[in-house]
Amino acid sequence: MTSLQSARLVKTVDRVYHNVPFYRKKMQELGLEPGDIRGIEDIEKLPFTTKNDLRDNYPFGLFAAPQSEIVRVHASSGTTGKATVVGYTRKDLEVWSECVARALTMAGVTKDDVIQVAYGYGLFTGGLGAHGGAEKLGAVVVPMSTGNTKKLTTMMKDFGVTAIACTPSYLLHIAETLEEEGAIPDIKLKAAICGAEPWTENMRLQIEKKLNIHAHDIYGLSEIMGPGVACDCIHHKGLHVYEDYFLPEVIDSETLKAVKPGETGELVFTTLTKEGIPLLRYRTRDLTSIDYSPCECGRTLARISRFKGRSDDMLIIRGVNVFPSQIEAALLEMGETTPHYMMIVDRVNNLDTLEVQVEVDEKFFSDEIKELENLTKKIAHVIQQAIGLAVKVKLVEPKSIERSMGKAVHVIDKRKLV
Ligand code: DLL
Repeated sequence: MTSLQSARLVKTVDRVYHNVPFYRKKMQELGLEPGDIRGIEDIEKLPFTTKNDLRDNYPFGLFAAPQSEIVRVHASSGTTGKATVVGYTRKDLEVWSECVARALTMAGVTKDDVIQVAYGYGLFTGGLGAHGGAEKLGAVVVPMSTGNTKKLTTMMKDFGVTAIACTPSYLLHIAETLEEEGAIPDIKLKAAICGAEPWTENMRLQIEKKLNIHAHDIYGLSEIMGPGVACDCIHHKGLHVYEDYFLPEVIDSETLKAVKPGETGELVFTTLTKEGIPLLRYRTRDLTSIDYSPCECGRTLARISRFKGRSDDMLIIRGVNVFPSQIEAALLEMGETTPHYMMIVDRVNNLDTLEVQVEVDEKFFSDEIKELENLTKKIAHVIQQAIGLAVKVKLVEPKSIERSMGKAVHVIDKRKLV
């Protein structure tokens, strides 16, 4: 494995140095030439990459392949207005499908299964990513996307669906709908691969019990590829990282030095074969620990522990990545509001809800009720445009949102991960 990773790392460094001005400049600033990187033992010499670097080079500035070789783009939220855009060559898509197919195999899915993909299809990597892997495996793919639970449960029964890929909170919602319909005895579901948001071992067990299935944890992020960077096997003792494609490091977010195996730190990835947008030492902000010991399942791939949170303020609401700063930027752009706002995130019937309370000038409260309603609608629209999620907006009087003495608090997250 190490020699394969080293050979691939050398190639990747060469590729980005010669094709991506951003990396060439960064390496030159560090006095590095591609020849200085001879293997993974040299990884710490290389510069880090952050989400902001992708944003600053929006949209295609970090691409390492000519546009004629890019066959797909996906995008996720940036820290402010601009999205983070990633591009895939045909080979990148093949590798992606291969990784997701491996993850599905870990969950016991085979070509004889019927799988509903109920992640969102579109710019989000969940839908098309899971879809590609399931097709590669040869299973029958039902591309549901999200949104119509009734149709999903009907098809689950009628098509004899045996596997599902969706967020864990959505699967709990589906389970409850099936319970209400009294349909649990009629379904043939046996496996689920869930990810895209944090969940606990308890929630996994609850899903397994409710539906009498095996539920697996799949991890990924669009910058590195999408779903299928890591997945847990039947022993559920951490997620196996596909180390032949992605080189993991776990670092201390302050010192930026590697922590010891088993210690919690920030997960960092270097892509080893990507052509469209290869990234060196991408700081995921996801907090985890790594275990290099072989697993009971026989796989020797390193395992990362279930995620312990993030080192930034990104929230995941209904699978969508949301930064408070996006809302702030949208409000400031509007002009009629102050940047004093509070996001209240909750989970009702296993579906996330978001209310944004916004302070507005006193005069709006003395104006006609119509004015207030119009402003509420306008703010809801502007925020929805900015974050891609429908929100409930509540206008509040000046100074009613508590001011903080230290770091401003913009989020109250009432979701309890069971
Ligand atoms: O969420 C890709 C994905 C789709 C993964 C479907 C799994 C299933 P992004 O939208 O770029 O990509 O969001 C990536 O989501 O940095 C984590 O913070 C979080 N995340 C993803 N999977 C998990 C998981 C997709 N299994 C961000 N557990 C990541 C906890 C997860 N957090």
